[in-house]
Amino acid sequence: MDGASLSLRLHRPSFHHPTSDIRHPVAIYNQLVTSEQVKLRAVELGFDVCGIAPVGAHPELTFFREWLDRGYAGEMHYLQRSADRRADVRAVMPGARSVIALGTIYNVDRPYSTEVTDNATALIARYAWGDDYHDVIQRRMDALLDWMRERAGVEFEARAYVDTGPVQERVYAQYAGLGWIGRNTCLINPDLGSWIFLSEILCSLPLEPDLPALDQCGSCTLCLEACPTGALVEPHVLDSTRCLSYLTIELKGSIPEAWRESVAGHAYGCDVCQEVCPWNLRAAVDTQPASPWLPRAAFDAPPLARLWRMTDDELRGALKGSAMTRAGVKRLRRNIAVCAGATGDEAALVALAEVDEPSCAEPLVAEHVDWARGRSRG
Ligand code: B12
Ligand code: SF4
Ligand code: SF4
Repeated sequence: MDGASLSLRLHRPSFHHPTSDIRHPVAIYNQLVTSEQVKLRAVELGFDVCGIAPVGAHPELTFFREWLDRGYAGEMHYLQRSADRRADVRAVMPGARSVIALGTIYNVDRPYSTEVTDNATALIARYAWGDDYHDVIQRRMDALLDWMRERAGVEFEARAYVDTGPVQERVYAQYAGLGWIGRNTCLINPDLGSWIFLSEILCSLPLEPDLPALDQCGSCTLCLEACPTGALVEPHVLDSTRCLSYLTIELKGSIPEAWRESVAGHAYGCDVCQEVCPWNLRAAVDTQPASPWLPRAAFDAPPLARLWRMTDDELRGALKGSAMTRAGVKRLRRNIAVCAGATGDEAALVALAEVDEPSCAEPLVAEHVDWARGRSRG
């Protein structure tokens, strides 16, 4: 299917408003744990935004299969394996009646990568700087669930996920009113911006749902224009195989040569399509002095050369308990080598030649180092 017909089928105006057909009559909503109370408690536990989505055949859920068929998932085979469950939360939990969607701001007061002007800095995606969000947010959701169970008056079934379950989190967040899915495919909250982790509790309690958020991208196309690799192949459609986030985090093997130059200084993930978004010009910031999202010292705008010169043990120590364990030391070195070659940063290229840690001898790393050094000679 070509891009034009795909967009046509999924054109936003065709989405029906769920209020009339999915909401339950008020009388059957749980009275001991109401939606309002859940939202208040969520905020007390550290969530920044909470809404309730109805379960249902939301039209956006159907796009997932087409996205897979187009090959846009690349080597993320787990997405293929769980496609049936991702089509509807009732395939994950047949008794699900409500989805409690939760948003957590992870933005902290540091410049955007688009504001960094020197080549020598390793650009690391904002979400990965601090503690692993899976752990932090799972604890908060467990606390919310404990509280709900104490009050509910009846036993109920629930499952809590933070990027850990076969759930299309952005779709449910949109239907819970947390924000709209922007053309960059990110969930954007009109007051907070898009630096928000999503998580959700599927639950068998009938809770009064919220209204879905409205699209406010207007005529803007800044994200599509700014993407360094053209990965946003059309509005709302991201081809992972071109996305720097995929290439530097999810891809286990060699980074295809065609994309290495575009990696530039992006040593881990990419934030460009969110940084250029007007809704993030004044995005909300987590200002707590002990915010879990503040960068660890090793990842606070480090020069590429300094990162490369860390020993394997030091790197492992810095990665421990952060979301960056996903790529590990080997893939992080692979990425830094590509950054050195792509940016031509002298200090980083010298470091590539001098450091002799065990991970540098791994074939995957060595191949990228050779490429970088070859480029600098050529
Ligand atoms: C696989 C994955 C990736 C892949 C693919 C991303 C993608 N856009 O598909 C890669 C590795 C590239 C990636 C990158 C990132 N990710 Co990611 N990722 C996921 C994951 C696990 C699944 C997403 C998925 O199902 N993709 C498949 C596509 C089809 O779904 P979708 O992106 O949600 O797209 C929906 C809409 O775009 C809509 N749609 C599609 N076409 C059209 C057309 C029209 C006309 C309309 C109206 C709608 C529409 O329907 C789709 C749903 O079916 C989710 C967690 C989860 N379980 O949901 C996190 C998640 C989406 N990622 C997240 C983050 C933080 C990131 C990064 C910012 C990390 C980084 N800095 O490097 C980047 C952002 C890149 C980007 N622009 O999306 C957050 C996003 C939070 C937010 N505010 O949106 C999530 C929700 C994790 C979390 N729990 O917080 N990610
Ligand atoms: S994360 Fe970067 S590479 Fe991926 S779509 Fe956004 S701008 Fe493009
Ligand atoms: S940059 Fe513009 S088009 Fe892209 S998500 Fe933001 S508002 Fe929407």
